Amino acid sequence: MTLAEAIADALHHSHVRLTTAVPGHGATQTYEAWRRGGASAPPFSFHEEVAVGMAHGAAVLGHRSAVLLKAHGFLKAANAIADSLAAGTTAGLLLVVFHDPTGAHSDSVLEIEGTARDLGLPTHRPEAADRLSALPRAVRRSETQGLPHLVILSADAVTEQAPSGPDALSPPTVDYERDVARHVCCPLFAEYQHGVFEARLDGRDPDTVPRPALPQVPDELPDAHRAVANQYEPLLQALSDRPRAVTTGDTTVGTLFALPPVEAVDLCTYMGGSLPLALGAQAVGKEPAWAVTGDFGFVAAGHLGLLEAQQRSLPLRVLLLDNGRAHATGGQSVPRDAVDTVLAGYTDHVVSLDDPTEPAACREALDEAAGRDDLVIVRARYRE
Ligand SMILES: Cc1ncc(C[n+]2csc(CCOP(=O)(O)OP(=O)(O)O)c2C)c(N)n1
Repeated sequence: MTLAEAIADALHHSHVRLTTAVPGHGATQTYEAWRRGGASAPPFSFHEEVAVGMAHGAAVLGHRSAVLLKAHGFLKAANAIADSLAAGTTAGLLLVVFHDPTGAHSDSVLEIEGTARDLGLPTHRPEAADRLSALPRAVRRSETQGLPHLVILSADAVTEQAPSGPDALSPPTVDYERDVARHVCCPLFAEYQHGVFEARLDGRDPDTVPRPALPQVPDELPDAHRAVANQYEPLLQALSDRPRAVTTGDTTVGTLFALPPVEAVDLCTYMGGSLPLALGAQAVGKEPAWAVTGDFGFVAAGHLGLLEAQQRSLPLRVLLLDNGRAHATGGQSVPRDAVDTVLAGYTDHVVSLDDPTEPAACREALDEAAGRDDLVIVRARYRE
């Protein structure tokens, strides 16, 4: 067998449930081998930020996951990777970068080991003889440490002959527990999450890091956010009242409804990350999954997840808080045209919520969305 096939085998034998990949020398051959070894043939992703966000979503929820990518893609996904370090993982999360030292298959020669190490990402660069055993070792270590691990392999080596994969790893025994101070990346928890990250890196018990207080939403939010949060409350309360496997948030004031007493949101990482996180959950069977995003974050990057939902036929439920502003950063304008343009490819999937401050209207729109079996975007219109 080829090394690509042996890596795919090693992932399967390590109980990796979700593997995502963007085409690139090394990643392509390995993902194709992974797909041949599985029951379904999931597509390649278009963007590494989505590929990493999905794998992280599945891993936080307790399912081992892996991402196959090239060095340039690692940089594209750097925000998602940094926030996977901040939020940590429950089950093993493995990034495999296929390095192309001469640039023969790349736009440029790029070395990312230093960048990865500077991020604090635990990094392995095994010798040829140790390439296969390094993978399950990194998965196991990722799981015990609660952090993603990176393995850098030579892209050219994937076509070499290799022995069959190493011994099987036992299945994960870890369980996801909702913990918003750990899993919701936002200014309120950034310092705490960094303390947890440092503890995990140093081998200290992260439970000894003093926990921050959880303010009540919306009453105890800072003045700058309270007025916006008051507007969002009926909709987020209606969402919280629904059964869910998981709800992911974005860099929106709406994500603060992760806090008590509403507790509508469970996970949040980078800007645009709510859709990929929820898709990762769905890819490992966690339904229903909702993604809550502001309009700026959605136009900036979140909409990349719509393509992924379409090509995987996943019935993602998106709650788009369309207020015409980037409130979290001071209220910069988000033109209606920008949102319309992004949604133009998905008009059959949009449910319009014209009165999102009315609880009954919110419940009705969410009922309609929950009743569909395909991608649906509830567009909550807060604009004047
Ligand atoms: C990559 C990146 N660029 C910029 C930011 C800064 N940022 C944080 S929130 C935000 C805007 C969010 O606006 P929106 O999604 O409309 O949500 P709202 O605050 O209006 O609820 C921006 C630009 C960021 N977090 N990440």
